[in-house]
Amino acid sequence: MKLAQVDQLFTGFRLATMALPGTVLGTDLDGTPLLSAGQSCFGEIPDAVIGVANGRIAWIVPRSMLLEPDGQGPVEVIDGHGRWITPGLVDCHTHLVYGGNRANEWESRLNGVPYAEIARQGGGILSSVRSTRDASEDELVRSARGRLERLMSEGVTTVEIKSGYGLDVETELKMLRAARRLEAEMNVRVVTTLLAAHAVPPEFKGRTDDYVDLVCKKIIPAAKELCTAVDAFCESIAFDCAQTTRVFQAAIDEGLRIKVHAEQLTYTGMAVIAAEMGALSVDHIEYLPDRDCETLARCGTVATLLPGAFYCLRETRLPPVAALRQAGVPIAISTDSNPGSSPVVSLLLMGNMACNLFGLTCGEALAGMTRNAAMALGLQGEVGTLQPGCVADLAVWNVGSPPEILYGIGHNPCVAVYKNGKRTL
Ligand code: DI6
Ligand code: FE
Repeated sequence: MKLAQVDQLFTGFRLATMALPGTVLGTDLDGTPLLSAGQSCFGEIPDAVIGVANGRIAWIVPRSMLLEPDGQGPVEVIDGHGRWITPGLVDCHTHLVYGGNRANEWESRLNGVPYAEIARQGGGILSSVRSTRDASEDELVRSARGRLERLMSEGVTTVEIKSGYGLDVETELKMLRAARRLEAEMNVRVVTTLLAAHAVPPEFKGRTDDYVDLVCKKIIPAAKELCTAVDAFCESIAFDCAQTTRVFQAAIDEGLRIKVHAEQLTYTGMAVIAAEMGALSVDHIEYLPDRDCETLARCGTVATLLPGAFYCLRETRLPPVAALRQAGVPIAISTDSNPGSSPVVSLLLMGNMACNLFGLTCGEALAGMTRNAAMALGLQGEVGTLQPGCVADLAVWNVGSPPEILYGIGHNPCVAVYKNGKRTL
């Protein structure tokens, strides 16, 4: 038996691979399987060694199968001293880049003014649009950097960042460039999404269809090199199904993926339309009826749940977790980090809330922040699991068992992070 040559060995760790049962985790050079993920929801492997070559996982094998290295080159050995290791966390839905904040609006909401009412009065998203248009690209990078550092301190190695507070060509591009710069300047993978169809900008008030034309004909073509997907807010206070569908068709025509904010405050039916159009994910979905879950499953669309927005808006309607589970829809969990409905910079807290508020198991919540979040970005097999071929994005935890990662509130057990095999925290 011979193993492919590697330049790093992670040994002495307890692994939560988060790989689906049956996933082959390691083979010898002839392709003979040496280890597969078992039935545990965490894909646990008690005593295995991860071989990494050029920043990617080459194989994972039981320690007993490890042979002496061939002496073909230097191998760095990293000893976990019994600590738990998981894939680097994936935050698959954020609005991290924006100008200003909305603490004042929060105060109004505490005094009883509803979120939708604030939006109708020109506050809400449009208030962040004003401050984002006013901010320089450097200012946007600087403020987002602080929030991103908080996420990364908890083991996040991949983050999606949306535009959507520009609502004109120039500012949407400025936001996407700021997001791309965060990847260039920090040790994190950034996936960018165009959310020009977030709200109707003031200059198009009462002319929503004209704005949708601008999004389809100008903003999407101008932004297509700076993003991989297009998102839209389909809601009674934003875009209807026909308008959202137009935006998505324009995105697909440009070769971009689609995803949608849907069924958050009311039911529109957009989640299933988006799924049928090939959406990566449908997000929020508190008002999704059970009967729609089958379609999501059939289309391979991820359901992204956002407990931060649920909590901050004091929503009482729960997403249809039992029906999603029953239909076999992959569930992702994310911060929705944004200045209005979810000023959250802790993905671990979201995992805790997904369990305590939405009734997910710890295994489901952790899969939602790793494997399924990767799928929501079209990055399955690249990030989000410990398996051959994935980048060696790893988070190390000072815990006795995987549930303890999500158990504490305001407690961060992440003690080390590796990005492409290089220690970054
Ligand atoms: N739903 C959300 O949760 C965010 N956008 C959206 O369509 C909220 C954005 C904000 O309030 O600024
Ligand atoms: Fe959002």
